[in-house]
Amino acid sequence: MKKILIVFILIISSFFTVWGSVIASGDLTKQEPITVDVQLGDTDNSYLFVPSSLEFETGKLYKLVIHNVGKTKHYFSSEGLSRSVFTRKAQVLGADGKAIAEIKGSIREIEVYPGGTAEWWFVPVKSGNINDLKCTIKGHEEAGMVGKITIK
Ligand SMILES: [Cu+2]
Repeated sequence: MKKILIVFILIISSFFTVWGSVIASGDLTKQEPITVDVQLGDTDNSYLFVPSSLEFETGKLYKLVIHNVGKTKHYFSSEGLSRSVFTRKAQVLGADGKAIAEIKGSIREIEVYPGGTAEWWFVPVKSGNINDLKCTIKGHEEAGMVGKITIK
């Protein structure tokens, strides 16, 4: 009986050891963030995200830094990303690069004025290919301001 119990405990503990290394645990929003930069820009006849393809992994904390380097305001808008992440916060940065506002709760779209920077802190919770990143200002999507997001 004792032997059976020991074998049973060994099986159970090895099961949790294997899964414990696969499944993220603890407060995932308290990790050191991985910084990813994306620029919103425009030329005389085109509008774009640089890079236009972003990649994230589930369970890791990201700080997505969104800079508008263009001459007009732009939106970073993705319903798909919004549905695939847990947002810790969004921050608006002042001219000195320090946060001047912090927004909590789910985010779907961030509008950034020329020269402005915003940060979106999130933990992806769902993997998949997201093809709905765009700027929602009239004409910008048609002029090329679209992007792809992959969550592994
Ligand atoms: Cu735009």
